[in-house]
Amino acid sequence: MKLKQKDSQIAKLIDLETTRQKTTLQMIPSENHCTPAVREALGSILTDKYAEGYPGKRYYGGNQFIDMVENLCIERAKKLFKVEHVNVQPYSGSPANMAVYVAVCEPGDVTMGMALPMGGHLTHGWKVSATGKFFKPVQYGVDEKTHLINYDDVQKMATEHKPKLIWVGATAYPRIFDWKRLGQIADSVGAYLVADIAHIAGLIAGGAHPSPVPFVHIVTTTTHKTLRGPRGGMIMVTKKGLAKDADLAKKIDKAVFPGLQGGPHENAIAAIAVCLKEAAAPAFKTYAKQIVKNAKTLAEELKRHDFSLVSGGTENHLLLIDLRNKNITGADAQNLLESAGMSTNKNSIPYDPAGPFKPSGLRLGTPAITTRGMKEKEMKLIAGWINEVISNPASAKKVAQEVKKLCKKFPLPK
Ligand code: DSN
Repeated sequence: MKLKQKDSQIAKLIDLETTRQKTTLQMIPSENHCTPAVREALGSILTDKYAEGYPGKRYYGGNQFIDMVENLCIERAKKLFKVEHVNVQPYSGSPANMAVYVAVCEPGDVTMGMALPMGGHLTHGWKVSATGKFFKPVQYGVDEKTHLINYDDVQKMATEHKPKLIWVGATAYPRIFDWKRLGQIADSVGAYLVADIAHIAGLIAGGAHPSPVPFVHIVTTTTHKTLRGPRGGMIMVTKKGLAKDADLAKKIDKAVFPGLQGGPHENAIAAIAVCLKEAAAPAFKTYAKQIVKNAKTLAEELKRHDFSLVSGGTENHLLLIDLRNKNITGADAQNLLESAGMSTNKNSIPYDPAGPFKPSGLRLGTPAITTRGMKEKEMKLIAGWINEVISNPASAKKVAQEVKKLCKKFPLPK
């Protein structure tokens, strides 16, 4: 029986969300529109199967086809990211990162990561996260003037605290990482180095951001951001990782199952396999490069309208606007733009004087609007609308109509 007949309330809500996504611009940089092929795999009968364990070593029978699905997913990820070992079972990014701690740290070990208000992630040791409670994190940030990571400071901190594990990766850092330098820093203190590429996995797969793989021991990622798959996570072990610790792959697998998780979501794993196939196609390279071109155009246009950007611009898929010269908070800007059909999110800026509840920043990005086929011309329009709405809130309704017209010309992926 179809959902509409079985549960009209949920069917209606899904319809409403579909219309919202179709008729407005999704510019939260961690969001994207996956293809119907990915959704078909995600909504498949694979959701009904228990498969605790790994291919060939399951705790349940009947896994002959599930094993093939999971192996295919692993092989595609290994080939795309050029790594030695991949675990595709983490339910998402935070569980993937937690598994890394379980694999290589003991409770109370010193770890190092970028602080959340500086652009890092909760699981890189922020105090309210379990990773900040069970381990002893020291946190680096960005330079107060340039908003760039100061690698000399990172080296100093590593030398002083000798962390067991160093995290690199961010949710609000618009710049390219110097993986080589970071690799040298980690090696100088004998730390495991993890690149959390959740935000930039699609850019790396498409050649639009340098790959950390030659310089780090472990790579974690989500699969639903720039990579454009279903919600999920992966942990990869590199050649350098196995050279440092021959048991690293085994430790990671044991940490995911049975350390932290039970049955893997094989429907999600099948959908990840589909997205990895899509990401290996030549068209994905064009897509990844266009994400960055669009972000750069949006940045330049916003600057022309006197918006101030953290770090002065972008080299990836996201922009962080410092709204202080516009006399509006991040929360109010987010709500105002939403009423004009543009979905963005409030965010702290580095050294934010306003605190985390009413931050001074607004984070936006181009992965989803690029998926719809929008290019530089549309970025100019969007920057103009952002400026119009922030300078004159009364224009929001009119702009929402223009946004709707633009969205009609750029449908969601078929
Ligand atoms: N921090 C979320 C984001 O970037 O939106 C992902 O965990």
